[in-house]
Amino acid sequence: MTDNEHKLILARRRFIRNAGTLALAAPLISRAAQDTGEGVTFAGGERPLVQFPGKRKLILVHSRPPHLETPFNTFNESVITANDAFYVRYHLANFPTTIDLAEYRLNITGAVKKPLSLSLDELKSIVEQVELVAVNQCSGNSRGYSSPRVFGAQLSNGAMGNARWTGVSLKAVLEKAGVLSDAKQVVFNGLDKPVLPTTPDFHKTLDIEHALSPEPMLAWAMNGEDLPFLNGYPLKLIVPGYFGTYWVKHLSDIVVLDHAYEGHDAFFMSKAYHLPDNDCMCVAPGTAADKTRPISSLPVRSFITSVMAGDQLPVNRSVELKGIAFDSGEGLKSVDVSVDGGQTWKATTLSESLGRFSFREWKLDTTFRQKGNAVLMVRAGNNKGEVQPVKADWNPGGYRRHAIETTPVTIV
Ligand SMILES: Nc1nc2c(c(=O)[nH]1)N[C@H]1C(S)=C(S)[C@@H](COP(=O)(O)O)O[C@H]1N2
Ligand SMILES: [Mo]
Repeated sequence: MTDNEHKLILARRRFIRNAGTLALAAPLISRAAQDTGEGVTFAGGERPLVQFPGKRKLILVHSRPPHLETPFNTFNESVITANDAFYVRYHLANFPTTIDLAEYRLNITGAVKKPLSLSLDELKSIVEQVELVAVNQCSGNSRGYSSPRVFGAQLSNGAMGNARWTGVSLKAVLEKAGVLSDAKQVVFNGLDKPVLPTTPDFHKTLDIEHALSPEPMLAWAMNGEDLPFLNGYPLKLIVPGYFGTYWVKHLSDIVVLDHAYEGHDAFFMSKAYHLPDNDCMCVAPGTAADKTRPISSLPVRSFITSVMAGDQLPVNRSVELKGIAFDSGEGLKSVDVSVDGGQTWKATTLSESLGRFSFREWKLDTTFRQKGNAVLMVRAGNNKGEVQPVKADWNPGGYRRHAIETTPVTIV
């Protein structure tokens, strides 16, 4: 399809960022060049690049609501993902396009001694500011590689990113409201809404022990700047080590419950984002689990970022291979690379850690001694003894992929 055909097919639209406003106007959709480089053909065919406000060109997954994937070569630029390159995911078509900070409030209600309704400035001054680097990865990241195929957005590996978050500790804010002793769960809601009453709202819950643990944060800044509008301006829940589905954007309501959350709007906890309730969180392809549970923490993963599938590398010359690894915060133990399709492995050198929830860079100098095809692989293990498997487990949602990735290259 040519650029012009794309322009005919796609409605002309553009978003302009103006403080807390996203205004819709004309399209900046162009054809994806080779830049996704994942070496896979998705059932949906070639995916165009699109430009939304505050963003560079990203891979279009859906436009309504915006669902954008980060082109994989971005991860070779830095272990911190740039704000304008960070992926975007929404579920509900009625997402905010303008948020006035004068009107904005974060409400904390329910099983608390003192309900709070805070402006962003009030939130910033109510408790001490904290900062943390953490990976936000969508549960469906890499779903497009599920075999056999599964329903859902056919994502490559770009539905993840790593940023420095600035905000306040959720625990500290909940303590200001005074959580009652019978509290069981905490519900989080953002400003986006369903279009139809039959569609559940996007609500997520954390058990009270998790909500009162040191890690979860309410963040207003990402890499030293206001949150990009599409990543949840003006406030976002950060749940370090947990999948991005818990990281509620445009956060407006926190409700403490003395019981487990249920009902229509509990859908995104009770039904969606579930995994088989067994040790591997997997089932035989094509089957369903008898019992499921909500997805939770990130498995250990690693990627080569300096080389894309299909690249040519020189023979008899030192080549620096580079990439990233991360887990749920247990800490990486080793990252090994194979250049012979998994027959032999070499330990890589890990760069300085930006914190246990961050991407960590690894490097390895290697010299290919033979021309022809080679298969590169990277495998990470963590302090809990988890190691990436050779073969991917299967689950009906295509969630939580973490198998060893292979990168075929040609040595010339
Ligand atoms: N308000 C709101 N928050 C949300 C969602 C949503 O649909 N609405 N989607 C969640 C999911 S499933 C993901 S993967 C992350 C994506 O975060 P990002 O768009 O900032 O990259 O946001 C989460 N927070
Ligand atoms: Mo997600």
